[in-house]
Amino acid sequence: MAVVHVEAELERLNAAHARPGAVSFARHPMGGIVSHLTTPAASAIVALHGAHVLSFKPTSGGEVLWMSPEARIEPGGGIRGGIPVCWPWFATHATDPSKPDHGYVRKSIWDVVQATSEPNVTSIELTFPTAPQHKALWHGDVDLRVLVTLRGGVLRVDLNTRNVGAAPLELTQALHTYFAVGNIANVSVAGLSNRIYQDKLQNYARVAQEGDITFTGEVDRIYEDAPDDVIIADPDNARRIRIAKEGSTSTVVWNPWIEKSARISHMPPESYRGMVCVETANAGGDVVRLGPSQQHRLSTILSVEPI
Ligand code: TA6
Repeated sequence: MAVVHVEAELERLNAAHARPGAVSFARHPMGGIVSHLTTPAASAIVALHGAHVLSFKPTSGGEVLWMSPEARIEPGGGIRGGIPVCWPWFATHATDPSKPDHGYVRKSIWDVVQATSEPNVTSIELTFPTAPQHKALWHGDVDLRVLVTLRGGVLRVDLNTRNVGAAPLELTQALHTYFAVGNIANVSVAGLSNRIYQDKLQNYARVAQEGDITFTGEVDRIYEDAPDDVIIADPDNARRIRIAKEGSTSTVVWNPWIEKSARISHMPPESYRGMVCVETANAGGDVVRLGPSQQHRLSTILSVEPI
């Protein structure tokens, strides 16, 4: 978007949707336009590109989301960090690997529907503007929305798909959240013990989880039949991060470690030590099926507790 257009767009967005002391729009150093959301207890930054939450920061603590120092907001590109919106398929397309991994909506600019501000509750809703090139990737007719809500010190992201066409739809999806941790070697993830996971590193062999998840190498797992809250213990930051969810029975846990970090974009060599992904998903066998007029809401709810 040319500079003059950005300025005009910023002026339009702030005139239409800014809420004093709660919602404003600005350029972001990584590129593109973002909305800044605040409550007395926390702040968040949401990029129009991908309806992508870039930052969630409780007033009393540090940044909760990890963002690669090499991350960029570029037309047609993904953002390495924050909360990528993976839709209408998770990971590699099931039958056509030439289609973009994790679908296409994370790589386009979304439209702002509305922003709200009440005492201690601030939100922004965005909608995906389907274009002809998207219809070539997926046949569905949907009303697709992301609602980001700060309620006090809690961040909630809702991804709502409504089937507005006549054909039944099937989709997989994820809110692919990157969490900032002090040192992955000291991190454990609780809440998935005794669940079965598909292990991407063992050709999706199904394995039973015993106890908390710890990290001594690459981890890339889809936990099945897992509606549970998950808690990341991050001792180096003296905190626990709780990931509650709705509309999901699968959770993805991922750390690329050394070798995979070298094979993916915007992932500096040592950066795997400061991050872990715990993704609220409908992935693997957890497929969403929507008849005409039916809708599904996938929600992730993030909060931080001191250790
Ligand atoms: O959710 C885990 C995963 O599927 C990994 O296998 C890795 O590919 C990661 O997503 C990141 O994918 P991206 O397309 O954003 O590089």
